Amino acid sequence: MYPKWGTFTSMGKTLKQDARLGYSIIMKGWTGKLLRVDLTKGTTEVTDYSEDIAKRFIGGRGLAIKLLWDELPKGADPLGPDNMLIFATGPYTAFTIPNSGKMVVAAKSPLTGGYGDGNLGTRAAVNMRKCGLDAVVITGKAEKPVYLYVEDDKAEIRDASHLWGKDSYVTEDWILEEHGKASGVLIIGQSGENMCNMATIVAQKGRAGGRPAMGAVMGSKNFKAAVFNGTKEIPVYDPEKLKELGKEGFGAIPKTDAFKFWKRVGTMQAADMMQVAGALPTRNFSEGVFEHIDKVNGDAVAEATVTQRGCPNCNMICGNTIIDSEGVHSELDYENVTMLGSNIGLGNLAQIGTLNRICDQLGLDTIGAGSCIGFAMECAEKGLVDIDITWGDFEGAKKLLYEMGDMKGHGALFGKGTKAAAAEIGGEAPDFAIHVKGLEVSAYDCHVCPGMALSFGTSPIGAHHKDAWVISWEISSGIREEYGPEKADKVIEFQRIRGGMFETLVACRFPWIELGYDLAEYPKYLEAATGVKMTLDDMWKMGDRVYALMRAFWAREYGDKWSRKMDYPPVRWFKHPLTEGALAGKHLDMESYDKLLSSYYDKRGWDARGIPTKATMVDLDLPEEAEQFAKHVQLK
Ligand code: PTT
Ligand code: SF4
Repeated sequence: MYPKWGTFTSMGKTLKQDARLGYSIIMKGWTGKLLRVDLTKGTTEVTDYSEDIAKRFIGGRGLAIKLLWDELPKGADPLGPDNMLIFATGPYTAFTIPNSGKMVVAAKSPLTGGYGDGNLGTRAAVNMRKCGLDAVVITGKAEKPVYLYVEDDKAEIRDASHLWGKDSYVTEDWILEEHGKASGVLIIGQSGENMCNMATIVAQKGRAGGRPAMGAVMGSKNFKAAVFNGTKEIPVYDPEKLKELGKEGFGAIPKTDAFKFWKRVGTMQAADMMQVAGALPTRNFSEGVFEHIDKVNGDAVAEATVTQRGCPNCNMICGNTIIDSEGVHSELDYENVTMLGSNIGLGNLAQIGTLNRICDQLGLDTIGAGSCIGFAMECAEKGLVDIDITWGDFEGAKKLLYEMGDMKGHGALFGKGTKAAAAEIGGEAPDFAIHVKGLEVSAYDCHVCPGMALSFGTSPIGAHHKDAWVISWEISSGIREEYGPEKADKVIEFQRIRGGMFETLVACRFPWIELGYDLAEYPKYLEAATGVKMTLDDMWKMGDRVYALMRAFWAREYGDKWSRKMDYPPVRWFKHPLTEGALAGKHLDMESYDKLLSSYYDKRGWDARGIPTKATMVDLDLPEEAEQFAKHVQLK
């Protein structure tokens, strides 16, 4: 029990606040503290978590999956009060270390029914840690709209009725006015409030995270925003070393060969790369080349850029911001431009900027929303749904975005996501719904990329590129069209680095993947911050542990409905060959993909269903978790 330091009243309810006992666990780097917020009871409480959990799962998604595994009742309704919404940082978040201003948002996903998370850069990550917290866990459901205000040792649940119905920009403006410009925020727009399955969590008018409908989970709890203001010192194992490493890191980044190019085009460099490779999603992933590429590529964005924005603790900021067709700033990345551009047949950058900015305001994930619009356009073309929208139709797309935000009109159908919408529409619609496990595929067409298709297939949250972006390696490998086991090796290698190490340390991966920054620096940061020494091999094993538990979570939640088919990429890539460009006539082969998937399972120590075996879990230091798992699923 923690001594209470006071009570106060909000919305007619007496809410409790908690005192911190200082850092009671003998840990450095990690504070060892979780803030638990129960919105039904209106209480906040700070609890410890164990050193064992910190060392086995590090932070970010590792901590999130461990908490969900231990505490979420099996079969919990993702939009019900039991679901746990988790904001989790890493053991050196907020320290002066390059690209350490990010956080993971996680919960059971209403879009996929499995584990869901996202990673976004926000001052909330830095300030949360400076409040002495590694993570915040929100359960329950408030009677009326609320927001969470945390300032150092104080945590308050406050009335947000006046913010409900407001977009994320208006909400952020009000919060910064009320709580100061340095406040860190996590906000939902109207789409989260209306529990749209495309709803994400937004910060700083251009950072967004939590594609598997993490915004809808927040909305289901009547939870509009979280605000953090922190000034506390975080205990460090070796402050001098950490300072030295930070200085070296920040100094090295601008000296890398790719820095200038990165600063000019950022993630948009992928547009030309994908066009040349015939892998640029075009018209709902029916083609891999776009006739208007010159208007929507890296050069086009660089020329239109008026300013750059980015995450805290970063000296390679990459958010290229343009003035959109309605005269407002809009921050563009490759995924946004492609999914709201070529994927819907739109070649006007300023209009794409408008659609992107509307997504940020409504809190809609641009990838999911772009995929739903492309899907709707194809449904209209095929006469499957009576909706007035055509390829490249800016006004039609804009209208559909607002409808998805409100979950009204056609938005009520398409805002559920392509998988659910296709099931309702029926006929051939499921054949061109572009998702894996319900999560829409990000902007890489895989008609001729079996390795990247495997990456999407086995991503732990559904089709996202963040865990294993092997496409660049694959198209330049000389074995692009092959299905050999080296593709499974590469996917696992990247999943360990990106999905394992970066998502648990919660550091931006761009210094490494874009500038060639040495991976070996990251365990050094961990050691200076925490005193815990890990080799890169230890990191990979930790990543495999987190992967096994995320997989076990999916299998536990799905029960009898789980099968290896959950790891199959979209039907379209097998059934509908490309018709344009050098790759016309090509498509994936089902039998070969299935063999590649088996090879992936073997290498991971998972059975033919794609479920970790008991021996694998024990080997990964998950013996208790294996026992618990065996109560729900028959383990091999
Ligand atoms: C991420 C996904 C991406 S990935 C993009 S653009 W990308 C889209 N961005 C959106 C946006 O913006 N607004 C919006 N309303 N929806 C959006 N949906 C899409 O969301 C982002 C950068 C980028 S830009 C990428 S790749 C890297 N992602 C990282 C990651 O996942 N992990 C990690 N350790 N480091 C990363 N660094 C890079 O961060 P999701 P951000 Mg995002 C306007 O969260 O759910 O994973 O979806 O966080 O702060 O915006 O930075 O070409
Ligand atoms: Fe954020 Fe870009 Fe910097 Fe990564 S490189 S921390 S995404 S601004």
